[in-house]
Amino acid sequence: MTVDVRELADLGPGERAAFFDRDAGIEAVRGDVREIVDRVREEGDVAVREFTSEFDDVELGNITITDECERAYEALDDELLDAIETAVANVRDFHEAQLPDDWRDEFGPGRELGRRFRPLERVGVYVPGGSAAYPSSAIMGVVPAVVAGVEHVSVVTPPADELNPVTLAAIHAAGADAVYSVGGAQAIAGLAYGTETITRAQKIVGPGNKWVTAAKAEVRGDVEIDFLAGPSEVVVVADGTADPALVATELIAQAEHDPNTSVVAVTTDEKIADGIVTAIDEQVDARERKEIIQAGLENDASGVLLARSMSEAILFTEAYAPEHLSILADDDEAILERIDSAGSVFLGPNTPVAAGDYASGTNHVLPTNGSAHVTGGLSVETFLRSTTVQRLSADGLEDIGETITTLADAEGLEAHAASVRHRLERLESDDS
Ligand code: HSO
Ligand code: ZN
Repeated sequence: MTVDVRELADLGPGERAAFFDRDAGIEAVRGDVREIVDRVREEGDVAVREFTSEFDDVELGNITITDECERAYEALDDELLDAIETAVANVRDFHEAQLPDDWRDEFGPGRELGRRFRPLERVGVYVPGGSAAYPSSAIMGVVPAVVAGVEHVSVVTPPADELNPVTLAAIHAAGADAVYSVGGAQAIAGLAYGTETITRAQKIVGPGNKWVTAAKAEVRGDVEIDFLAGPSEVVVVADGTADPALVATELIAQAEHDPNTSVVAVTTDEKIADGIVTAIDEQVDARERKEIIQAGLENDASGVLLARSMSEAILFTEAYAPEHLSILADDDEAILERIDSAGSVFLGPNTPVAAGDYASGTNHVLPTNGSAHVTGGLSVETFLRSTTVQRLSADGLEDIGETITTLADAEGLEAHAASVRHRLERLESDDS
């Protein structure tokens, strides 16, 4: 048996903490990553080529592979092309709906205030390679940037003797402007500081392995980043009406990403809990990536938990702040109402997490390790900056003039007060 049912109330402090202390596991590689970042920053393409030879065992010809992506797109078979185009269109539609309008309003007599939004100019998207290829992550990173209106979207993706044609085609379909065959910390450093070939980005987004994530932590400050994404996570909240087989499919699906994934089912019903454990055992053997799945299921931060009440299950879920939250319960909306912290929520038996991973339109680059307590996933806003705008009429300035001068005087900033008084006096003399 891969997992046992544990009662939430019986977890010891260490067991409980294991669920909440997930991290991206980057500390062990921070030192090595710092050296890589420094060398790329100083030496540019030469260092990028050297590290690629050392870590990826690839002697790079051209670093830029933008045209290869277009060719891969043109050569792709119809079925895959259709799937990519459908996913791109759905992700585009959902992200277009997020585009904020510039606005101005009158907040008091003659006091007009507003906000406007402008895209970043240059962003970099990391598209992972490795044991599973991630064309879907290319779509999730690039499309929101394109929708936001970013002028230059670069993509970096790890090199290989044989690059994955589906990933290359997806990068092209998503609308990237430049694509570089570089992965790992050297790719993040290339984007952060620019090289002879790689365009320097203002912001770097996208998930990667621990070297990529450690490099994002390293360059943060010199360049904006989205967040430090760790291994995938899912919490399934299930009541007595849930189908245990569906719960099991969700845990198993996210567990296949990485041996360090954290997958949790929390239910109020003992029979359902036992059913989930049985269903996991029945399903795992048939899965191609069963070794990775087993490892994920056996993590300290994974398990099937029995709660004494839905309130207890909800409190646990809120404290956990999962990247993905699936709710399989009769009154799922009432449960959702009581949870504030989750990256992306999937309601009802017909809504697998895989829908959001690939094709419904929501973004799959989401906060992990509890950062859903403070942030959401990639969106159009990730690629926008905002500016406030104001215009005061004479009445508007007269209305708040004294408030400003009183506060400025209190701060000892007499010239601030004078900038207001000067105008008020001018207005008075205009009146007389
Ligand atoms: N569940 C992953 C995204 C993904 N799933 C990519 C399949 N491909 C992190 O949200
Ligand atoms: Zn996934």
